[in-house]
Amino acid sequence: MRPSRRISATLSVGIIMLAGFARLPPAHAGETPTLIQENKEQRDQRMKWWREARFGMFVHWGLYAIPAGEWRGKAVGSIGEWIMNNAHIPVAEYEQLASQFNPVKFDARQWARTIKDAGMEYLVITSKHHDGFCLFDSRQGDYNVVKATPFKRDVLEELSAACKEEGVTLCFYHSIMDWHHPDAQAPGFPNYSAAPPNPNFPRYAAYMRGQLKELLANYGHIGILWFDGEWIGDWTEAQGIALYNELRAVQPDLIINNRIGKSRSGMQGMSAQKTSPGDYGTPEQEIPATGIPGADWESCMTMNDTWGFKKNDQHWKSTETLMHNLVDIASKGGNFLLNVGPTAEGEMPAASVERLAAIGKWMKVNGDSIYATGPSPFARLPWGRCTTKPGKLFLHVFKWPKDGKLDVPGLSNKVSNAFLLTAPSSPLKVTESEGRKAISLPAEAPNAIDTVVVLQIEGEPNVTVPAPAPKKAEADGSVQLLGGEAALHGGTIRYEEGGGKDALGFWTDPKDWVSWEFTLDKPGKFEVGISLAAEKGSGGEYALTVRSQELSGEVAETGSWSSFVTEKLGKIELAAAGKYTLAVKPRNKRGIAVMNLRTVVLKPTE
Ligand code: FHN
Repeated sequence: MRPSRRISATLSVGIIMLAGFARLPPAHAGETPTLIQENKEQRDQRMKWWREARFGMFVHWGLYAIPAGEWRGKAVGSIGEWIMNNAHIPVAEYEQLASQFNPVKFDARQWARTIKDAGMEYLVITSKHHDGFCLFDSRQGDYNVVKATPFKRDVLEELSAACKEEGVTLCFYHSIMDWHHPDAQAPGFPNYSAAPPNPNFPRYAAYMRGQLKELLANYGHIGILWFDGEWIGDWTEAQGIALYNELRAVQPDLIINNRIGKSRSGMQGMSAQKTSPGDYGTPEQEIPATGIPGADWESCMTMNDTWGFKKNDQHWKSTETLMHNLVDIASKGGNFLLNVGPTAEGEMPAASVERLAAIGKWMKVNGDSIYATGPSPFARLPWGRCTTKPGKLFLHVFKWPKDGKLDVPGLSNKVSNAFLLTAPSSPLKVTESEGRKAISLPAEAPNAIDTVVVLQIEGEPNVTVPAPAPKKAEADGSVQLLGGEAALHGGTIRYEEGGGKDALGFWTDPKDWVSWEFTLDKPGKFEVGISLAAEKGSGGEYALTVRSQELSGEVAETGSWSSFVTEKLGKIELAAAGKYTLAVKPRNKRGIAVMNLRTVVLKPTE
C-alpha cells in the first residue's frame, strides 16, 4: 500500500473517531433531513456582500500545475487539473508530484493585491480539487502542502492574512469527489470520475466534513464554500442537505453554492422556501441568455481554455471579451467568477495579470456601474448593456453610434440628467421622439471597449418595449427578417446573443411563436428562405404565414444549436404595396426544442 495513503487513511480514521465525527449525519441513516430555512430579510442580509461584489477571482492551483498539461512527454487534452484522470495516472504515481511541489515564487500579498487591483472583491481558491491534494495543513491527513511537499508552508494561511490586509473576501472551492482518499470511491481506471461506489464512503464523508470545519475555523472569516464534484454516485442530495445544515450551523452567515447538492442546474430563487441546498446557481463557461430572473447566480469562466495551468494553452480571451462578459453578467443580475491558473512556481501567468490589470483600470473609474447594481430593465440593447441603481441607469456602450445619437427605446421615465460616468459635470443632451430617447454623445468613445453613460431618472425604471419598427425592403428588393428583430409571443422563447447563435432560441414550448412586420412599396413575388439550427433529436413541423398564404416546413437536424442551414420553403406572391405580418408557428416539437431561428429572407423571383 502506498505510504502516504496508508498514513493518511489511518490518521484520518483515528482523528475522526477522536473528534467525535464518527456520528454520521442523518443523511447516512437513509433519511432526508429538512433543509434549514430563513426568511427573505435574513437571506438578503446574508447575500448582501456577495450581491454587491459582482466580481471575484477563481484560482485553480495544485499538483497538476507541475505537469501543466503534459505527461511522459505527451500533451494531455482537456482541462489541466484533470490530468490525473485523463492520463490515467495511478494514485501512487501521481502523489509523487507532491515531492516536487515547491512554489518558491508564491507571494500571497502580491496575489491579493492583483485581485484587488483588478476590481475583484472575493477570491475562491481550491482548498482541495478532485485529485485530493490540499493547499492547507489539515489534521485529517498528510496529503497536503505542509506535510507532503518541500514547500512546507500553509498556502491558505498566508492567503488568509494577505486577503485580510487587502480587503479581499477569502472563499474556498472544495471538491466532494476525491481521487486519492481510499474511501472516497473505488479506484476507477480509466476514469476516476465515474468510479464505482465505495462502501466506506461515509468514512470519507466524515473526513471531508472534518476538513471543512478546519477551513472554517482556522483561516479567518470565510465568505463562501464553493462545492464541486458533486456528481459522483456516492454523494446524494440528502447528504448535501445535511452538510449544508451543518456548515450553516457552524457559520450562520456562510454562503454555499448549489453544487453541495445534486441540483447543479437548479437555481436558487430569492424566495426563502427552498428545497435543494445551496444559495446560488453556478452556470459554468456560459452566460445564461437572459440571466436567471429572481435567482442569485454566478457565471464561472476561464481566461483561456483550462482552469488549472497548462503550459501550452495560449488561447486567451481578449480583455474586451472579458470586460464585456463582466458587464453582460452584471446587466443580467449575476456575478462573474473569473479564473486564474497559477504556475507550479506560484506565479499567475503574465497573460492573466495583463488582462486583470486592464480590467482593473476600467473598474477604477467605472466600478460604480458594476458594484451593487441591479439588472437591466431592457430586454435587449443592440449597442451594449444596462445596469441599474436606484434613480440611475448605467448605459454601457460597446458600439459607439456613428451619428452620435444613442437610441434608448421604450424608456418612459423622465431623464433629469445625463452624463458620461467619467465626466459627471458635463451634461449630455437628451431628446425624445415616438417613445424613444436619443442621447447626444461626443464624436469619439472615451473608452473603445465600454463607455458608460449615466441617466438619472425619476422613479423606478419603466420600459415598455416598443413594437419593432416595420422592416423595409432592401435595395435589391429582398426583405431580411432577423431573429433579434422579431416580436416574441410566449414565455420561453428568447433571443440568444453570441456563442455562435445570434438567433431565436429556447424554443422549448411549441405554443410560442414569432412574427415580423414589414412594408413593401410595390407588389412582388418572392422565394422564402429560413436559416435554422437544431441539435440531434430535436426539431418539428411549422407553418410560415403571410396574410392568407401559408408555407409548411419541417426542421431537419443540423447537428447543433449553432450549426445553421438555410432551407428554401417555397414561393409567395404579395399583390399590393403596404404593411404585412409574417409569422412562424410550430405545429409540433421533437426533443428539447423546435429550432433556433436566425433569419427569414424573402428574395424577389422577378
Ligand atoms: O471538474 C471541475 C473542473 O475541474 C473545474 O473545477 C470546474 C470549475 O467550475 N468545475 C468542474 C467541472 O464542472
